[in-house]
Parts: sequence; structure tokens; C-alpha cells
Amino acid sequence: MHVHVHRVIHDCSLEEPIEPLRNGNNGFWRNNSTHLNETTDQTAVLPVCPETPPDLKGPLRIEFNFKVNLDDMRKQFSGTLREGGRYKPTDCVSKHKVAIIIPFRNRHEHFGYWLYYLHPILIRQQIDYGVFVINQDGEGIFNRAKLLNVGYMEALKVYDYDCFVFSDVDLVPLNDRNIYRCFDQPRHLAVAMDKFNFRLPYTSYYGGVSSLSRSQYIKINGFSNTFWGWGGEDDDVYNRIVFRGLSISRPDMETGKYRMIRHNRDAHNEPNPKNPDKLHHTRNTMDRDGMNTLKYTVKKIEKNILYTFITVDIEAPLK
Ligand code: UD2
Ligand code: MN
Repeated sequence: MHVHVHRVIHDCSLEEPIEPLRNGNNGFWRNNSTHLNETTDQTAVLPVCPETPPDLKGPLRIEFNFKVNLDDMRKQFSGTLREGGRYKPTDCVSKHKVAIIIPFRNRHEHFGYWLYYLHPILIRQQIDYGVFVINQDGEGIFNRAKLLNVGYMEALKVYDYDCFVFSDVDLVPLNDRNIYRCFDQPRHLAVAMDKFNFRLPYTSYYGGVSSLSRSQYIKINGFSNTFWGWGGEDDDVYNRIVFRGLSISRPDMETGKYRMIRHNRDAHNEPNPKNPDKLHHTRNTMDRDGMNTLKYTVKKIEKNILYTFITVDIEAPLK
């Protein structure tokens, strides 16, 4: 965002993709559009999920005027989600293995709404997904993009995700046809937010919610680790995408509607006056500032069926 626009049931081992299995009835090897799904009858052969998920509702009513009870949610989803905030469809094989990465510190109330609304949406979208919250430890200056890099690395230790959706904790889609998956080009999902009167604030805007496939992420060397404080880090990602010959894909403005939970600027996340100038240097610095230079220490990993919550020390300066 430009400154001027506004001011363990499951273990941690890597799961191998499941081989196509021999069909007992006709003795043919099925082509790889069918897979054994580990959560159902071992003899069942499942089809690939349809290109358009069948149970989407379209426009949704989203409100933030009630209290979310996470214990109730855990009960409600006990048969559906599994440890770590993970899901995969039971009656088809999803083509999309998506890690959802949320940069976080001290926004528990927002996260409650996010979980309340997003789990049912993502389930309807028939995605094979997991929710990873990357919680910045300590009182140092916040660094959204570095936390997102950590999320990419940590999610890949759990499962062979091929797609990464990076979402602010305070953004809820108003339309479930906005699919949380990856596309041929890097995707910007949050194109029409209530806080910008449901318009794109500027053409190169890439903030809020976005997705990158694993290969797209590698191509741009991930995100910068050096944008401390508020602002600019999403514009830097935009630059990286363009400099690597990629372009942004977006849903239409109706599908891409979002609500942002109203909030004040957090402590220790002031706009950093150094950030705007850094955007002039992305081309020269991107190869030595990103996933290949990421340094952090995991302090704690907490899991329940709604999410994986990873607390990390990202060596944040205090000012
Ligand atoms: C805009 C962009 C956001 C990012 C930011 C600049 C929108 C909707 N989003 O957000 O993607 O580019 O500008 O950095 O325009 N957070 C915490 N705790 C903190 C601080 C931040 O959890 O103390 C996380 C949280 O997920 C939050 C996100 O970082 O949603 C972005 O911070 P923000 O919501 O304060 O910034 P905002 O709304 O201006
Ligand atoms: Mn926000």
C-alpha cells in the first residue's frame, strides 16, 4: 500500500502425493485423474473435483457485530477439519493444495471472524488447504512480508503445498466465487474493498489478499525481508512480479468484493518513511533479499483443528 493512498493428530512429516491405484474391477491402471483419498474407504477411487465447485452461494452477508466462540467452532468442525486447520474434500480430489498464510500479532478478535467466515467458504470451494498463522514474537517493528516468507517455508515442512494464499487477518470476502487458489499468473484477490468504496485504489495495487503458486513464488525470490513497519511491501511484490515477466490476474469487481474489519494502526507498525524509496531499487535488490536470505527462529508451534499458530522471532529492530 502506498503511503499517500491513506494513511498434532496429524504428524508433521511430508505427505507424499498418493499414487493412482489399480482398479480391482477391470484391472486397468486408472489415469492420474483419480486418486485414493486417505480419509475414505481405501478401495474407493475418487474423481477430480469439478472446475467450478458446485455448492458456491455467490454474494455473502458478512457482519462483525457478534462474538465468535472458538470452542463452539471446534465442536462444530470436529468431524470436518483436522489438526492444524486442515481440510480436503471427501468426495473428490482437489487439484489445489493451498497453504493459507496470515501475518499476525495481537489481532485475536479479527482472527476469530476470519476463521468463522473462511472455513465454511474454503470447504465449499473444495480446496485441499491448511491455515497457518505466523505470529511475530516480541515488541519489535512489525514486518508483514518477512512473516509471509516464514509462512511459505513452514507450510512446506508440513505438506507439499503447490499454492500459497497470503491474507491479512482482517479481510473477509463478500463472494465465495472468489476462489482461494492459484492461477497461471500471480493473483490479486482483494480487488474491491469496502474501505476503498469497492474500487481498486490504484492499478498496481497488490495488497490485502493475494496468491502465488510455488513456482511463481520461487521465480520472484519470495518477498523482501527488509520492509519494517507499515507500507510498501506489497508494492515491492508487484515490482518483483513485473520484473520477472509475470503479470497480475484478478477476479471481476463483483467477485472480488471484501470487507475489512475496522481498526486503528497497531502499535509498532508505524508507516516507515524509508519504505517508499526502497521501491526504486527492487530490481537491483530482489535477488539478494527474499527467500534465499530469510533468517528466523521458530519459538513455538500450536495446533488445533481450526489452525496452526507459529510464533517466530524475525530479528525485528525495536525502532
Ligand atoms: C494495507 C494492506 C496490507 C498491507 C498494509 C501495509 C489493505 C486491506 N491491506 O493494510 O496488505 O500491504 O497495508 O503494510 O489495504 N498485522 C497484525 N498485527 C499488527 C500489524 C499488522 O496482525 O500489529 C497484520 C494483520 O494481518 C493485518 C496486516 O498485518 O491485517 C496488515 O496490517 P494493517 O491491517 O494494519 O494494514 P492496512 O489495513 O493498512
Ligand atoms: Mn487492515
